[in-house]
Amino acid sequence: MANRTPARQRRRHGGQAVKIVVTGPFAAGKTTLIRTISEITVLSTERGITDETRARKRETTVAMDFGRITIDRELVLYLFGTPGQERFDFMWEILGEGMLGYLLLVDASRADSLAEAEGILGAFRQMARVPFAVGINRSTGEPGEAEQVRERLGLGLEIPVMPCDATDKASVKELLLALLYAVLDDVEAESAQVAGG
Ligand SMILES: Nc1nc2c(ncn2[C@@H]2O[C@H](COP(=O)(O)OP(=O)(O)OP(=O)(O)O)[C@@H](O)[C@H]2O)c(=O)[nH]1
Ligand SMILES: [Mg+2]
Repeated sequence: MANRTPARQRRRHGGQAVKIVVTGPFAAGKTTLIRTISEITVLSTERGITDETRARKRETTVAMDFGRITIDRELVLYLFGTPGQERFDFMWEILGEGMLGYLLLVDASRADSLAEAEGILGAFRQMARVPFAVGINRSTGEPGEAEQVRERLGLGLEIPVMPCDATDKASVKELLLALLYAVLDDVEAESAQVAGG
């Protein structure tokens, strides 16, 4: 009960609720990331895996994960996690509708994770021109790792690319903040363009 009043007040005072999508390859840690940071119990749609990828993990997201994080009285983020398996890629567009930005999570411990990430990023960039940030889960901590990921994905320096331990709240927060700053930069750049005519 205690949490309900502030939420109602927030809506009454015109606070913003925005949608952020967490995407990335199979088993990158998307569901884990949302569970780590969400202040509500995450609604997940995990089902047992029956194909050959079962060797890697027992369950996979088949529709979405849903979580929430309150930044302050003015801003609440709704987090939507995508499935990682390609056969559920029809969900990307459904979940991407109206998003403010997205996180692309990759798995540094798997070479094919980056190839999968490249395809997902291509689809997302075509779907929506919104800011995004890249998180490197299970980072090796080796110098140059972020630069290699940046290069492999063909990203400029304006895109945040950083290690992100999906099991660590502070680390997930840092990645989310990087995305929010990228969103602010984007809004400022657009306002300057409008003002400049
Ligand atoms: N050691 C370690 N394990 C992790 C980390 N993040 C996720 N895992 C584990 O890796 C597995 C995959 O994580 P999920 O969060 O299910 O990955 P996902 O990206 O949601 O996977 P799909 O929905 O199947 O694409 C789970 O068993 C997690 O417990 C991490 O940072 N470190
Ligand atoms: Mg998942």
